[in-house]
Amino acid sequence: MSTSPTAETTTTSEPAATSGPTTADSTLVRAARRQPVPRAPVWFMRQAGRSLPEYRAIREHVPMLESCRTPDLVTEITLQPVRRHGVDAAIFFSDIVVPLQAAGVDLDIVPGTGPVVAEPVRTRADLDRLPELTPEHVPDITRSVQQIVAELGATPLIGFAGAPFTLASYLVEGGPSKNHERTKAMMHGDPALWHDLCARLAQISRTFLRVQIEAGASAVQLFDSWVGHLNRSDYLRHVEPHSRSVLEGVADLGVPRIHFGVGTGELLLQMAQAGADVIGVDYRVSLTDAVERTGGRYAVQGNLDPALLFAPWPALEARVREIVAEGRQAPGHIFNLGHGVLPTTDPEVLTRVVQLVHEASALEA
Ligand code: 1CP
Repeated sequence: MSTSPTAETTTTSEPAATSGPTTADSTLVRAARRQPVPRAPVWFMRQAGRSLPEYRAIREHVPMLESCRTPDLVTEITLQPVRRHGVDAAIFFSDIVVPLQAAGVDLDIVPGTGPVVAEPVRTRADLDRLPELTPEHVPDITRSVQQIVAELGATPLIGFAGAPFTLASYLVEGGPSKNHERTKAMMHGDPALWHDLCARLAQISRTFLRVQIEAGASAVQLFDSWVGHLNRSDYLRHVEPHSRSVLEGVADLGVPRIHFGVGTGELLLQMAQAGADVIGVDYRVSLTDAVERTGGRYAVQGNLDPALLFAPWPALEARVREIVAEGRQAPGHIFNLGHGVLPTTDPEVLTRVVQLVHEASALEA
């Protein structure tokens, strides 16, 4: 397993009878901190969701945003994949647009489409109507996180938020977008407005992450899902300072920070340097290349192609073993997919992958 020369071995000072293992001892938190682990931690982006029949049942009559704001539903849905698959972390059930809605933006999550914004943000006057987020807007998020961590015990909960670029894309385009044309038009056509919009979104994401960490989340992931549509120079000039302000804005709380985007092979070093402890890697770049591109200084997370979960088991098994082997060369490795679980995935295959990752990555006796 990972044996970083700088890694320290921690010992519990309290007697085991009174203090059992905590999330700080979990393989997820240890791998993120580049400390040695007995086996690689594994979780899946979108592990809670439509691939699970128990999720489809609970969501049948409840709209997405309502389910995200109802603590008992959030708790149940967050725990479902942990119970079923035996993953090493829960991811908070919510959405990147929840803090925008909580702050007062009129939006909905439309089944089969995704987030749709009633009045897109395209002018200075539109931005002036975009409020800041305060913890008082989201008491339900605090309650949900507190309930979940009480249930999880020593299993860590990962909190998350959308990064400014990806959030801006939904707000400016008004919904999901293939080419992000209006977003890029604002970035290049009115850089002052763009920067002010991203600064406001950074405030919202920072607050949303702080609320989750203060309520008990043991790690956080910043999703910049669509930032791979930018080249490096535009990323550094127009986006990185804002993502940095989110990641550095939670540094004092001391939990590991994971930074992830899709198609970001050309941006991995810059995204890691923006204030991450762990760099998320999609399936287009090998973990070996990701380690090299980030100078061997960051833990890596990834990177099984979600489509391979539909391949015959021997092909899938071979690929999982390759990724585990590449991960051993990294200063820390969290096994995950290269992007979210596809809705038609057979959940039994996911459970089998968890078992295989644990077996293949276990320290030899
Ligand atoms: O009908 C349904 O069940 C709603 C589908 C759904 C779900 C389950 C949406 C709508 N959001 C979610 C939950 C969600 N969203 C989670 C929860 C937990 C988990 O991972 O298990 C998370 C982390 C997100 C984050 C999210 N929302 C991202 C970043 C992650 C990624 O996939 O890149 C993005 C881009 C969104 C926007 C969004 N919300 C929903 C959809 C379908 C989309 C994507 C729309 C698009 O293609 O632009």
